[in-house]
Amino acid sequence: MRRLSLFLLLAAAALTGAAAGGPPATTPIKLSPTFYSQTCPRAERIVAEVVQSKQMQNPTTAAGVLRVFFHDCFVTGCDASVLIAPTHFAKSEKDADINHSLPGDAFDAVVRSKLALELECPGVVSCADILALASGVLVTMTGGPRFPVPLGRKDSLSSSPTAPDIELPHSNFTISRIIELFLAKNFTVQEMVALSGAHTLGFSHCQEFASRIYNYHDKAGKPLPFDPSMNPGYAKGLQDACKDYLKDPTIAAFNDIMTPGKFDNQYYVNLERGLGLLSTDQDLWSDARTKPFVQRYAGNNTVFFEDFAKAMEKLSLFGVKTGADGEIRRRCDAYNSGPTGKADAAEAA
Ligand code: HEM
Ligand SMILES: *[C@@H]1O[C@H](CO)[C@@H](O)[C@H](O)[C@H]1NC(C)=O
Ligand SMILES: *[C@@H]1O[C@H](CO)[C@@H](O)[C@H](O)[C@H]1NC(C)=O
Ligand SMILES: *[C@@H]1O[C@H](CO)[C@@H](O)[C@H](O)[C@H]1NC(C)=O
Ligand SMILES: CC(=O)N[C@H]1CO[C@H](CO)[C@@H](O)[C@@H]1O
Repeated sequence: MRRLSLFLLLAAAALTGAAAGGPPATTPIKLSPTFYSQTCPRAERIVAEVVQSKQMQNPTTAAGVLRVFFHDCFVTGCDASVLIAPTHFAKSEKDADINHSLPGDAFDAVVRSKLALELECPGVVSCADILALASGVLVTMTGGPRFPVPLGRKDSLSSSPTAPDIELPHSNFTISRIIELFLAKNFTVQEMVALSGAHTLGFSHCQEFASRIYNYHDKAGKPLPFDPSMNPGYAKGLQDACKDYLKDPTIAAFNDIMTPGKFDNQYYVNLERGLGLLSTDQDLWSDARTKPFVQRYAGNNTVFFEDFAKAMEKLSLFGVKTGADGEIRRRCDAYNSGPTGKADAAEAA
């Protein structure tokens, strides 16, 4: 066991150029799509095969993986911190309120990819890279654009149970607050609108939009049957679909009611017709700062794909860890040093 970790350490040092003769460990290495071409040439192919077969068995996988990837990247960078399982000793990002609905299929897709990769080239491919690769494959597989996925991310040495609730946007935020949150991470308004196009896939649970369809009050406090920015037929359909959601919190609705499983620009077309599911979706249409981009993407799928691809590549590079800032986990849900990891040991004590 000890020997193995020593070997992994040396391998990591060689990869990051920290070995004698290379640049110092503090020099950030550049990520590259060919990062594993010597050490695990089939890495991309293996992840693609595993997640494609998972997606065929369970078509909700793509949306799940994409959302988990966003959550990973926005909370302390794309470093697989979201994948750490909470243990008896230490809580993790998965304990955050906002994580409660993160889909198990997405985690399963990563776990299966990791198992296959460990057989082929043990200790080489990071979980953060697997999540990034899987997101790229699944966006393309559901009809979306291809985008380059630079590789060489390390996996985090910590995972905070409180960070997700601070770092991630909520369905009840105003557009101003969402813009602020993205700007603080160096994403423009346009990039935020483009990335929101991910809501062309997947579901939201009724509680995320219940305040729009039940007991709605406008800004002046006047009760209305539903949020007037909604298409009335759509609002009534949702009222009916969600009527038992308090008893059964698993009831959910498609984010894109027209083409729910297809990655396309229909999400933006829907917003123009009052068919946005979350208030944060619909507000992109009503807010003057974001509306021009909604119109741009609704009017031209090619333009949406180009901008989404660029924004995803940028997202995939956000806050990545290289060199000694991270490790290559042997299992995606646990640190190599044991259940609590380095940084969480104190927290857990
Ligand atoms: C702009 C601010 C955003 C807000 C407020 C937001 C909020 C939400 C909420 C509340 C849900 C429903 C969760 C549930 O009920 O289970 C959801 C689902 C989803 N979000 Fe977002 N999100 C945002 C941006 C993004 C971005 C940037 C991405 C990816 C690039 C993304 C990808 C997804 C996907 C794919 C789903 C569906 C998940 C599934 O079906 O399992 N979201 N989002
Ligand atoms: C938004 O929702 C969160 C979580 O459900 C809640 O804690 C918070 O108070 C809400 N914020 C606003 C502004 O309504
Ligand atoms: C912020 O984003 C711009 C445009 O994508 C990029 O050129 C720049 O390097 C980013 N700055 C930081 C500090 O990440
Ligand atoms: C959509 O945008 C692309 C890329 O900018 C452009 O080549 C194409 O002509 C546009 N299509 C329409 C229908 O405007
Ligand atoms: C996917 C996942 O790990 N979800 C977890 C979110 O948090 C709840 C409560 O801690 C867990 O029960 C879920 O398994």
